[in-house]
Amino acid sequence: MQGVDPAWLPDVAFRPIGIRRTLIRGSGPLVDTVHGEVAGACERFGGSVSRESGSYDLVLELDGDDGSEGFVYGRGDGCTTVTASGARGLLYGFFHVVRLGETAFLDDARRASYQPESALRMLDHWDNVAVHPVMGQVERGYAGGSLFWEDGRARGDLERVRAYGRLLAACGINAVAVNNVNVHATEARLLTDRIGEVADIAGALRPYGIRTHLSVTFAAPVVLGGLASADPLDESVRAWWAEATARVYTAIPDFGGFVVKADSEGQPGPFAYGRSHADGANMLAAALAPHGGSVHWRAFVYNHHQDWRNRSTDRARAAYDHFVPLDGEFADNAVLQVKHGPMDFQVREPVSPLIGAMPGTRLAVELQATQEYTGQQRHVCWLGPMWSEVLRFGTDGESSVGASARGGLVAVANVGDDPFWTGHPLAQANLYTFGRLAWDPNADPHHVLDEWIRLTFGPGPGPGLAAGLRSILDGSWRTYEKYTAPLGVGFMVQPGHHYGPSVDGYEYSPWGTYHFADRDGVGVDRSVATGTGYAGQYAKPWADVYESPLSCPDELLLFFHHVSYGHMLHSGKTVIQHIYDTHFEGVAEVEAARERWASLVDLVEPARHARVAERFEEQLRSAREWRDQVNSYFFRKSGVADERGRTIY
Ligand code: GCV
Repeated sequence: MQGVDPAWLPDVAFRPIGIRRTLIRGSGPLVDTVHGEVAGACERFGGSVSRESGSYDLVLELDGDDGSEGFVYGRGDGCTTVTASGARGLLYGFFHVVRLGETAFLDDARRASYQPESALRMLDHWDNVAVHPVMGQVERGYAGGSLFWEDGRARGDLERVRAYGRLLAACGINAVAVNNVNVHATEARLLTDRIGEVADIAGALRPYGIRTHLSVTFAAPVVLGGLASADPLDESVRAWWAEATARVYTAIPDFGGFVVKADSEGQPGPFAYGRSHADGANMLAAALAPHGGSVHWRAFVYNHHQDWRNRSTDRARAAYDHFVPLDGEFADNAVLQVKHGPMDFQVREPVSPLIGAMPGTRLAVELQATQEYTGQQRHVCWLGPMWSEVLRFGTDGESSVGASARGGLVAVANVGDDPFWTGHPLAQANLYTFGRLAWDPNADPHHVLDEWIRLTFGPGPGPGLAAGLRSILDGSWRTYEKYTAPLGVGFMVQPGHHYGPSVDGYEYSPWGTYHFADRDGVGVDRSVATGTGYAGQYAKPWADVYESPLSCPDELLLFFHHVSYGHMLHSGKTVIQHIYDTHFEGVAEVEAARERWASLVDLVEPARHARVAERFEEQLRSAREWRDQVNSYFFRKSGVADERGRTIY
C-alpha cells in the first residue's frame, strides 16, 4: 500500500515463493486469501500458482475445515508442503513459508507440526471513535490517530485495516478488539445503532482470519436501552443483552465477543447492584453463548480513592482479593482477563498472584504493547525479554503463566495511523514479538527478534545492520529500567500522561501507587509478617521467596520491602549505590545505542533512519532527566554521597 511501511512483510520476503510454482488445494475465503497472496507474489517475481495437479515446488493444501489453526510443514522430493485441516492453519502455514524464505526450498526431508499454544491471541485497541478531550483519539496511544476511526466514524477507506490484518496474521494474531475499554457515550453506541461500522471493520479483518471483538459498557441497558437498571440478575436487563447481542451477530456472524472493564477507574459495574463480578460476566456470557462468543471480563478492579496514609490498603492486592473467591463461578465462555502484574504495566513488576490461583476459571493474560510506562514509543524499549520472563514464570514453581492462560494472551495495541504504524519504527518489534510469543510462549524472544530483523530489514540485512539492531534492541528494556524507577518500586512518572520522571508524582494521590521514601529508607512493605500481606497471595515457593528481603530478588526488592538505603543487595551493592550506578549506566547505554544507530545511517532507508534518530535525541534528553531527578531525590532524602563521587544535580 502506498505510503505505508510494509513492516515485516516487505515485497522481497515473498520472492522465494514468487519465483516458484505453487499448487493450492482446498476452498473457502481464507484459501482465496492465500491464493491472492501467492498470485500477487508471482506477478511481482515471475512464478506461477495453480489449483490443478502437476509438478510443483510448493503445495499448500487445506484438507477439511475443523477450525484448527495448526499446520504440518514438510519438505521432500524437491517439494515443500504445508497441510492444514483448518483454514487458518493454511494461512499460518503460508506465512511460515514466507518467514523461512529461501530456506523453505532448500533442505530436504524435513517435517514438523506447528500448533499455537493458545487459541486466542488478541490485540485490544484503546481507540476512541470520537477524539476524547483528555485522552485524545487513542488512549495511551503513541502512534498517531486510530487505524479504525476518524472524525467520529469508522474510516471509509479500510485498505489500511486490511493491511493491518495481514501483518497480524503473519505473526499469528487472530482477534482484535476495536475500541477503548473506557467506553464513552459515542463508543457505547457501537453495540447498537452503530454496529454497521464495526461490521465494516470486521469485514476488512476477516480475510486474514481475525475475529472482531467490541468493548461494551456494563451500563448499556440504561444508557442505550433506557432501562432503569443494569442489574445482571434482572430479567429485563438479561433480555436486553440477549437481544442486543443477537443483533450484533446478525451484523457480524463471526463476532468474537465483548471486552468489559467494570467497577474500575469510574466504569460502571455490578457492584452498584450488590452483585458479584461473576454475576456480571455470566450475564454477558449467557447472551453470547448461543452465538459462540466469549466475554473478556477484566480483573483490573481496585480502589482509586485511597488515602495514602492508610498503609493497609494495597492496590497490588486488589485483583486477587476481588476475584479468587469467585473461582469456579464463571461460565465457560467467560474469560477473566488479568494484567500480567498486580499494578499497571510498570517496567518491573512481579507476576500477578491471581494467575495460577484460579484453576476453575479461564484466564487470559494481558500485556501492554503500547508503551505507556516504558517510554511511550519515544524511547526504544523492546519488551520481548520481559514478556518471556512473565510467560515462563512458574506460578507454583512449575506450571507456567503461558500454560495458565487458557483463555488466551492479549496485548494492548501499539499502532495507529502513523506511516510506520508504531510511531517509533523499532516499536514494531514489540507488536511482532507479542504475536510470536502468543503463538508459542516458550519461544526464545531473541530468536523472535532476529526473525523480525531479518524480515523487516532483509533478507540478508548484512551482519553489520543485524548486529547493530540486535545490540540496540536486545537490552533496551533493562536499559530503560536502569534510568527509571528502581528495584521494582514502579511509577514515579508524571501524573496523567505518565511520561517523564516525577518521583513523588503519585506519592500522595488517591490512586495508590507509593514508594514511601523517607530519610531512612524506601519501598513498600508487602510482607505477611509486617506489611500488607500481599506476598502471602503467592503459592509456594514464591510466598516464601518474596516474604523476606533476604530471599527477595534484587529487582523486586522495593516492591516487596521497605529497606534502608544501606541495605545490601545480593549484587553486593547498597540500595542507594545501586540507584546511583544504574542511573548513570542507563544514560550511558542510551548514548551508546544512539551512536550505534547513527553508525547505521548508510544501511537503513533515510526516512526510517531519521525517525529513529530523532527519537533517540528525545530518549537521551529524557533519560538524563530521569537520572538527575531520581539521583538527586534519593541523595537529598538519604544524605548518602555517591561512592564514586559523580555529580548529582
Ligand atoms: C484504558 C491504566 C491506564 C488507563 C487504562 C487503564 C486500564 O490506568 O492509565 O489509561 O484505561 O490502565 O487498563 O483500563
